[in-house]
Amino acid sequence: MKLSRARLRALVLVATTAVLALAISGPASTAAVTPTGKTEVISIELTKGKLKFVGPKSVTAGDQLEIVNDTNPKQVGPHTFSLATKGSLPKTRKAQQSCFTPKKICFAIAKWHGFNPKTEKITKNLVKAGPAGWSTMGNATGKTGDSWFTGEKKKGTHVSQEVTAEAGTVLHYICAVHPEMQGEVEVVAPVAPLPTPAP
Ligand SMILES: [Cu+2]
Repeated sequence: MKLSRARLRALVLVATTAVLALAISGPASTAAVTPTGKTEVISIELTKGKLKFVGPKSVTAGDQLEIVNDTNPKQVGPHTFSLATKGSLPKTRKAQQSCFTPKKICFAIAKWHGFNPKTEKITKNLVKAGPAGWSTMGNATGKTGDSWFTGEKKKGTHVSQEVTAEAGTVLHYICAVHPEMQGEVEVVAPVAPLPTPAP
């Protein structure tokens, strides 16, 4: 079965009202990394007619990573910020156009969000996979990744979680609604604190 982009938008619109309350949750307390107290932001922007993620090249393990939707969903539709393995990302225009078919990553992401083809609803705005926090890249063949659906009512929705992926990991991400929107961020190790000088 083919799932068109327009159809996905329609069904998520139905689901959004019901699940919006689930979107925001507190920071995880079980993370294995030490919080840095710093917040980094990846924003979703519309610039010169192009939708894109704008974010840092790297973040430190233990940073808060906040995703902000700076676009108007009524103009450009909703987005997802979905961690997915590099190999699962559609590179060519053609691959991007068929991303919403079974066994492809956009379709898989819809399923992570609880998409049910029969009811045409999703049940989760924030999908938490693996360890708490931004940690886990999913793929198109059964592995769920961390993912956030922006909702489609208003501009400015956001979510923040700690980066818990191991230092050295490059986190790849994609928007399942606009598969040409892709990006990556490297997770780096925290700088060791300087030893306290002896008196
Ligand atoms: Cu998008």
